[in-house]
Amino acid sequence: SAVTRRLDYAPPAFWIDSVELTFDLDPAKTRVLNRMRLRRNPDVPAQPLRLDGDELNLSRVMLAGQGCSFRMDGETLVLENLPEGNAPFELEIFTTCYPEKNSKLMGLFMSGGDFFTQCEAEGFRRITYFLDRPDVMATYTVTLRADKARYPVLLSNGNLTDEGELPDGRHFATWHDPHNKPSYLFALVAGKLVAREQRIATRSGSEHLLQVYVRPGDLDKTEHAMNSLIHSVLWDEARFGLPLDLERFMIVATSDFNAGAMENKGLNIFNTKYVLAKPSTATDGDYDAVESVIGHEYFHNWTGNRVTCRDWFQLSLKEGLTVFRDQEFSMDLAGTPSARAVKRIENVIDLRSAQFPEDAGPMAHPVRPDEYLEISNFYTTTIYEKGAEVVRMYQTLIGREGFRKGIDLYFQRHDGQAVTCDDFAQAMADANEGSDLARLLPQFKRWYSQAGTPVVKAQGRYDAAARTYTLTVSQSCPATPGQPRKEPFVIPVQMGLVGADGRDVPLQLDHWQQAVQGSHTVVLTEGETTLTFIHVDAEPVPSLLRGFSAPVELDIDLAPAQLMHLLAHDSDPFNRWEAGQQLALQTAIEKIESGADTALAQPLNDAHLQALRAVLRHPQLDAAFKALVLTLPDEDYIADQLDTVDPQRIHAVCEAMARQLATELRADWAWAYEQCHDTGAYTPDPVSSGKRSLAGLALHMLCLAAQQDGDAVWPGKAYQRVKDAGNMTDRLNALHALVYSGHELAGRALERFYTLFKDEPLALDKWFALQSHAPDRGGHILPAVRQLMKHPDFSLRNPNRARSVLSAFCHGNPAGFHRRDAAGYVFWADQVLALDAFNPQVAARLARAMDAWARLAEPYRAAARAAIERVAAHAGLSNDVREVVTRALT
Ligand code: B3K
Ligand code: ZN
Repeated sequence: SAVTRRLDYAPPAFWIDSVELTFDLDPAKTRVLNRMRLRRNPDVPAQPLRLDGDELNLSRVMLAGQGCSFRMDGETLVLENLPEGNAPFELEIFTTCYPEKNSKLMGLFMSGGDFFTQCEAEGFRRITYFLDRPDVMATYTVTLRADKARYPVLLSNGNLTDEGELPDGRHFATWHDPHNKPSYLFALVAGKLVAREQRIATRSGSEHLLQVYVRPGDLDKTEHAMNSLIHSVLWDEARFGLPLDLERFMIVATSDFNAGAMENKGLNIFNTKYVLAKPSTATDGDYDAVESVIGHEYFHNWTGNRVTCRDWFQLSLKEGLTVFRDQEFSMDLAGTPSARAVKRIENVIDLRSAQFPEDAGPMAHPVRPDEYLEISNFYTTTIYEKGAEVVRMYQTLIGREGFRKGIDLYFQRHDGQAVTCDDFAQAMADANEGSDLARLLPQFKRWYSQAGTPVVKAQGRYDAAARTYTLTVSQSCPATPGQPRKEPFVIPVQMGLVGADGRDVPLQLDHWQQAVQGSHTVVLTEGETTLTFIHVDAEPVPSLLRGFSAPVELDIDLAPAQLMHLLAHDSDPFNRWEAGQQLALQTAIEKIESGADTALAQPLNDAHLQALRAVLRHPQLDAAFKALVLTLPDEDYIADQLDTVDPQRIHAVCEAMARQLATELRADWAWAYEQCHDTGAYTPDPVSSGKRSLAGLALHMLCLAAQQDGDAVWPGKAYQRVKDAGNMTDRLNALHALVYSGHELAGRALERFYTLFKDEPLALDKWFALQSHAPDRGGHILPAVRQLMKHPDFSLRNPNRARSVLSAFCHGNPAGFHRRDAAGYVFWADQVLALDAFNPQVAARLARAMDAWARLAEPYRAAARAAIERVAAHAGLSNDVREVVTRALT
């Protein structure tokens, strides 16, 4: 298996118009009959038909009802003697596969005794021989046959057209999907499932049946999923004019799933983590995640399914756009400007702690990559989250209405097609003639072709005599693998100037007739740009990149007093939060680099603490926003700012900052807790979830402060809350406070929690994860993780459970993982190899925990390298893991 390159794309030599699939479902051996109508693609020179296959057993091939000759080229089925000319012909292929042995969870697999499929990107070839590529679209008719008692529910895409009894206690169902679709959107489900159902009428008057299928014990956890689905249907129609195009829309949950969910046409398959929620088992974060993933998969029905990708290099065409859409959906549902800002901040935190490091490491790739060894490795935060930022920049450049016009034109032109990122960009520009975007389109498209996070460097100078404020802004972008040099990007920088009174100064560039109030978006296109603002009466504080208007690193030398001014006054809530982050980041970096032990005592100065106290006590700010401002930048984001990374030093400084924040603001934390801790009957709305978030942070801080002086009151309250909290958010926050502060009650609290939730897999995942990413004190976490893996409820085979221990430790606990004795890396290598033997996708994700190894300080660096080399040298490595470790070592 070799590298696939974007520029090697060639259209298929054959089209498949229709597919009839018949499944005889049996866990040990499932028989699949695939009857296809194909025809030659007249635009391509005649060549043999090459059908993809993977771990299939071929029994028979028939051409137009007759046996026919074929040969195998590796796993590819090759047919050479096909009819000439362009007339359609019929091919029948009989194969078998072994669902219960399918540990990769790609293709047809078992979960909890039920059948599920996952076909994106290349799983359909594990079900039957096919042109398994997204630009080959067909209509599907699917018949499922199975034992009726064991598999009472039989589902596939589209509409149910027939069902009935068969001999020997078996039954069948036939489904027809009228929409042309690529094979990656095929799905089937068979098992003992129950559904929450809802009939809805949309604003255009059409009626639909919505169903959420789960295992029988889980029906009481489907209300939020159904509400989220209803909101999604209504929102897409209202905001983008995109209606539901199916009579029936189904969601099915499984507890064994590599990804979060899958947008199969009309039959979305979900990881239970993104469907099931009730107040006693799911946190506010879970409620939000269910809403956004349900939205995301539903929105794919248009952006992904109606218009799909020509090839997998275009993955961000559907993923970046659909993430953008789900982010907008969540913001629109959140409602108030403050709640929207909180969503935006949360998205940016994720982008910076995951995508920025990816773009700075060995796996860095453009939003539209140029090559891959294994496409599964490219379902990345760059394709998804950076891709969404690129889509957001279109909206910033052409406005909401212009963006809507672009979307309309995109569907007018491409509905039913498999297209490219270029097609999307062109539709956006053509619908907005005369706009900056249309003018700058070729340059704007560098966001698709150049990897790396651009750096925008800004410097301001006030001239009191001339009453001008001059900003010199330059951009650059670091080299990334295969791309030593970059051309300038189009970067929209939304900005304002904040006056001494805290208000925005009216903005007037020297060539403008008049001033504008508030923010203005400057579009950078050159390496360096100078902006001169006139009629500025006093020196302002620049507030750049408001709302995080571009996915860049802003490098601007603001003094602490200027940052505190923004923290106190900026009219843009994102930048208000950002000022607090930059203040903390400056301190953290200074203390990390000083290397002195004394730097760990009282790292935060009084003015900084005073500024944070003012936010915490602020009479108008929302609790959710306060919690974000009072949360210090995470260790990954800090590491990303440094040339040489000593994870232990970063951790020590972060802990010292947190301890000081806890003790010095103790009275304020107690006040905040009293204000927020009782939110009454549980609802997941932004106001009450914001209060829970601030109360949780306060309790954490109060337990941390208590650890300094042996106070027993707050740990006692936390323990009580673990016992009697009315919802999972408060309970988990209290448990977190005890475990993270290292209090002696933590052990008992963990036992309590376990006893309460031992039969709730998703809650148990939290219990495992909390212990795996708890702060390391004296190297105790790795042995604890090894112990957790011996727990009777642990299983490496279940992706959620494996991730709850291994990812929580290797990705989520830098100080526990990066040990001076290298034991964390040895453990990592062992687990990557163990996982790779049966589930390469989960293994490859874990392998990425070493992405940043080359920037580690010694002795970590050499030990990390040795561990990666050991994995790389292993015989029989999957393509998935091989690609990750090979890139890491290049
Ligand atoms: N499109 C799927 C991703 C499937 C992952 C394949 N390895 C989920 C999503 O982005 O909606
Ligand atoms: Zn998606």
